[in-house]
Amino acid sequence: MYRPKIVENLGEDEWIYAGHPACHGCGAALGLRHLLKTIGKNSILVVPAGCTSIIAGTMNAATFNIPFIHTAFGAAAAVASGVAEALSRRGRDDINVVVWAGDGGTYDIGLASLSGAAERGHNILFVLDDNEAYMNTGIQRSGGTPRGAWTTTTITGKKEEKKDIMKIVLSHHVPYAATASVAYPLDFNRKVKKALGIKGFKFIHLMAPCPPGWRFETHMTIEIARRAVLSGAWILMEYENGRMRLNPPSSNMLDKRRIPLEEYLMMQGRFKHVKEELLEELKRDVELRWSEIKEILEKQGKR
Ligand SMILES: Cc1ncc(C[n+]2csc(CCOP(=O)(O)OP(=O)(O)O)c2C)c(N)n1
Ligand SMILES: [Mg+2]
Repeated sequence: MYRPKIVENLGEDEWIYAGHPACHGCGAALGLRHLLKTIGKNSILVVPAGCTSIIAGTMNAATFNIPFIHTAFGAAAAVASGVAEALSRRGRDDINVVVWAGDGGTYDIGLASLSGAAERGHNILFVLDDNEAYMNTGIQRSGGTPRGAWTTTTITGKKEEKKDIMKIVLSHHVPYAATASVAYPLDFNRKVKKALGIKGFKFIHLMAPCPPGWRFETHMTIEIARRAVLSGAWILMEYENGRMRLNPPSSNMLDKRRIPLEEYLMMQGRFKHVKEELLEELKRDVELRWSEIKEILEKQGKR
C-alpha cells in the first residue's frame, strides 16, 4: 500500500480507526492521528465538548484505541489535573495525560480551568486544536476567531482581533509552550515529544483548518494550513523556560520573505467579503505580530 513518507516517519501504529465520523478533510482528525502516533498507547486523552466528542464515536462505536475521557465543555484541564495527580500518587509516571481541546474549550469557557492547571503546574500536555470557531455547534465565533472572518454569529466579519492565548499561557511561567500546524507534522511530532519529556504543564497550539467552517474544498486542508504559515499569518515557534525560538519555515521569514496574505485568505469563503480596506487592516495585524516577535528576539539577544 502507498504510504506518504511523512506518515512513515511518524511510525506505523494507528490509534485512530478508519471510518470515523469526522468531516472529509478535517484538520482536527489529521492532527489527532499525528498526535496519537507520537504519544502512543500509554496515554490518556482528555477531551471537552467539541467536534472531537463526536469524532470519538457514538453509541457502541469507538474511534480511538487509547483511554479517552469526555469532559464538560469548560472542565478538561481540571479533569486532567485530577488524573495526573492520581497517577502520580500511584507512582505511574509512565502514562501521558494529554488534553485535546477546541478553541472554544480553551480561549473561552475552558480558560479558567486551563489557568488553574497551568498555575499549579500539573504534569499535563494541553493541545489546543484551533479551528477558529465553535464548529461542532454550527460555526459560532470564539475568542480564537480571527478579525474579518465570517461565522454564523459574525455575518459581516468578526470585528475583534484573535485573542493572544500564547501570551496568556506564558504568563503562567509554564516550562514549554509552542505553536504547530497540521501542514508540518514532523515539527508537531518533535514538539509533542519534547513536551512529553518535560515535567509540568506544557501547551501546544495547533492550527487545524476546518473545510465546512472556513468554507473551502475538502482536499485543500493542508494547502491552506501551509499558506497560513508561508504568509506569516500563523507563526511556528516554541518557548522553553520563557525563551522563544522560531521554527522553520517561520524562522526564515523575519525579513518578510512571505507570500501575500491574500493568497491564504482568498482561498477561504469565510474571507470572501474582505475588500481593500479590511485587507490592509488584516495585513497590519500580521505585521504587528511580527514586529512583536522581532522585539522579543532582540531583547533575548541582549540578555
Ligand atoms: C456549558 C456548555 N455550553 C455549550 C455547550 C454546547 N457545545 C458543545 S461543543 C460546542 C462548541 C465547541 O467549540 P470548540 O471548543 O471550538 O470545538 P470544535 O467544535 O470547534 O472542535 C458547544 C458550544 C456545551 N456542551 N456545554
Ligand atoms: Mg473550534
